[in-house]
Amino acid sequence: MDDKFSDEVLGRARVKNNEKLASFYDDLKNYSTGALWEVANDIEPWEPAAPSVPYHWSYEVTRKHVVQSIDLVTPEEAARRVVYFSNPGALDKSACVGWLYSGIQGMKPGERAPAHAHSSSALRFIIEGKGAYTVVDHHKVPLGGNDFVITPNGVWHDHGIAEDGEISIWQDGLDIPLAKAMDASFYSLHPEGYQPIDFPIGDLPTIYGAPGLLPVNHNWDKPYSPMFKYPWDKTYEALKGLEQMTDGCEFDGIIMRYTNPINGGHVMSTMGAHMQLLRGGEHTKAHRHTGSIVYHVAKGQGYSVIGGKKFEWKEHDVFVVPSWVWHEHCNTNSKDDACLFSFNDLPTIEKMNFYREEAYTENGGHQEIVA
Ligand code: GTQ
Repeated sequence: MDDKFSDEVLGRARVKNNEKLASFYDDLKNYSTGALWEVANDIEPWEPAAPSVPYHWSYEVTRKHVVQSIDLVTPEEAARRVVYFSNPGALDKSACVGWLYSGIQGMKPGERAPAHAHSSSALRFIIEGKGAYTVVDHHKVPLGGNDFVITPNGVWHDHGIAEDGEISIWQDGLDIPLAKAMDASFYSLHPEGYQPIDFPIGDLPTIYGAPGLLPVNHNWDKPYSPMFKYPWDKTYEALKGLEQMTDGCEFDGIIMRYTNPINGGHVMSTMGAHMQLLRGGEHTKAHRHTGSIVYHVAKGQGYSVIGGKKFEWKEHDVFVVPSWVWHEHCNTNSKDDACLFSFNDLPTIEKMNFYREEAYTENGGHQEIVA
């Protein structure tokens, strides 16, 4: 082990066990207590030691399973037909990484999932299909490829596909493991089964989504963005514009954060999201930070080196970076850009004052690939 992290120093627990101590520990157990020095180094590591591991899921494989599930269960039976990502290091939490959940949901034309609300915040990144919509707080939101949609916590939501639509597939992201870990999880079903739609389609992006403009006397006072949908065409256009004007960030290329237009903050209280563009052939430098990240390849192909391991990716694959793990990205196509959508728990990390970031300085900023 790195000397820097040796526990054989004054200030760390280094009690050697003996018979007397062993019987003392046994006695403590009888009273539901324990000796701190027995667990101290484990519960207060020198630095974050995420149980989640870096991982990559191929869309080709997951898509096949989602399509299979369409014939196996109905939304009436399953409530939501989802194949979720189960990180091998966090199997007990149904987590994709850290305290974040994610899965791929599929629906066929004419299906509807019953309206519900829960303590967890949810977001969606749309992959494929036609005629899909979600209803969020009585606003109907049509879904298109690579659109980013939010369902903040406590808000009614249901999804469906028009009768004349096509099988539609999207990625869900929720902070379910976090809400559960905090013992703060509530779940309700809508009394009418499905929500009545009370607003014209597209009202919120029209009211709040004009560039640099907000209506005078608007009365949005909720702790989340009024932009329930961030459409792909506008997002890509913004990245292409920024690409003309800057060199971008050495760790993330041309990267933009989805924001609440009212205050420039994150889109929801517990989860945030970014879209980044890697220019043809771009290979970013490695860094690490606290907070867990789930990536979805919106466009292109390449690889990421995460904790020294190389993960190749292509369109609609998902991969994850656990907290405090080195990561760098490479677009392997020299002729076209690649775009990575990602969501994270950074709003939570920031509110807790847990954010830390570090650049990888050895080897020209690139990790050695060990596997
Ligand atoms: O749409 O609210 O994939 O509650 C898992 C749990 C989606 C949702 C999931 C959920 C949702």
